[in-house]
Amino acid sequence: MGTLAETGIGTRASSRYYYDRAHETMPRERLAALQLERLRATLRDAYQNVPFHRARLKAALIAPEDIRDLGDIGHLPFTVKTDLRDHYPFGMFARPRTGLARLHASSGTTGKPTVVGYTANDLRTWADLMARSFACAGARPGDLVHNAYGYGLFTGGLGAHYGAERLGAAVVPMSGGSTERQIALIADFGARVLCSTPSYALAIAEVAERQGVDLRQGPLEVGLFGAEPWSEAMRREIEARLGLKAIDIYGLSEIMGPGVACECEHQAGLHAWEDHFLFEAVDPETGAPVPEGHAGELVITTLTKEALPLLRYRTRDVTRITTAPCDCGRTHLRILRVAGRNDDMLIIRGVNVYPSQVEAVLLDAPQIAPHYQLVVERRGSLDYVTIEVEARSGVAPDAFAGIARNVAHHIKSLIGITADVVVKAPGEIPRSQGKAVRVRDLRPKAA
Ligand code: DLL
Repeated sequence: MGTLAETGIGTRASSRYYYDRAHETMPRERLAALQLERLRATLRDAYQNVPFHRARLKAALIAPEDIRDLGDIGHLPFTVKTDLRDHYPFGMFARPRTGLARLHASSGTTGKPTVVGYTANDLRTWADLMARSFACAGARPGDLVHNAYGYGLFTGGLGAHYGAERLGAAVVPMSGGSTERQIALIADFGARVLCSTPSYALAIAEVAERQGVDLRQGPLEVGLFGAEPWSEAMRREIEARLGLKAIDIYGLSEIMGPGVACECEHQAGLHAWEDHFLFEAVDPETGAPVPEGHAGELVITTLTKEALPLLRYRTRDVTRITTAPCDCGRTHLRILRVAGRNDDMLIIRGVNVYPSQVEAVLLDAPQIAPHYQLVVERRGSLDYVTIEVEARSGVAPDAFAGIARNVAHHIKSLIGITADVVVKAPGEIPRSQGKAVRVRDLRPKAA
């Protein structure tokens, strides 16, 4: 971070600014009391208004009033993504259609999309939590926010949009795509804050460099990047190429959208907004809680959602939780960087691998550009992975084979898997405008 400190970036952010000081710095005992009160209200609401939850709670012999302290949450049944699909489109909603103010949906690769709904109050809460996240990341009222998250059914675009407005910033509602135009507008309008997926931020940096536009010389200072896993190495790369502080922001549509958790200026884990959500980390196999600091699947219960309350929702995202105090003064627990989803985890001859682990190794190789895909195939009964990477511009093609051998060696020694590495020419790996596709799984699908 030396260079950022030298340029003065982050100095505004370090002047302890909160969007909602009372809630963000609430002592943890009071936070827990607030959570319990809100959990009980959510349970009553879900029990009364969602037949699915009522049936599940009855089957578990639990009445809402049985929940006496937060530890009792462990008695509640989990909710999973297929529950939402099975009740497509509105079957899990606790409010009638006429009481809704907005719908979003996530596409999903197979079958029906997952539909989520919001009341007007839910939208207010979401805008507040996004405004809180923006402020936590270092954005301020009066800033110009260039929003390159996709607008539409995806929650990224509108979520960031209303949050930035709520903070008192002005928004450039650009959405994804038209990268040349994005760069012209970032440069001409002078945005201080950029919102996009981390992979798209890199695509913007790359095209800007090609056009001879040096965005590092402009007013960009803060990036809120999320919606997909990314590594520390990728963070360093984005910070160096765009000249900003890259902040990790997390969320999922089922729970709300972006703004469920966000890093502060210390970039040491994402503050998860506990006054509105209850967070647990569980063993994905057994469902039992894992001790603080251990990797587990993140499970989230909504505490204030009206349209779509969710009880113990299994996110499939693997992370670690810490309640250790943070220098920023916020008391809310932190989730450490989400390494990836259970679903994205590859098991290559018994070794568990997340694409973000491979990414970290690739980005340490100076001749490799930060664009890659993992291609998984089955030959006979064994799975093989080919890592397609791209050479940085200027690297001679006759060096590709040597680079590939070198990368394969590092992957083997650092991650423990044997992989073929193919080095491609600059520009040959497809660029994303939203969430990057990191894995091409060519294995036959189970029937
Ligand atoms: O991706 C919401 C969002 C928009 C978050 C913009 C941040 C910024 P979904 O499309 O429902 O919602 O996808 C949610 O994306 O369960 C994670 O697997 C992944 N994800 C989101 N943020 C991060 C992150 C939005 N910071 C799914 N790091 C989640 C790693 C993330 N993975």
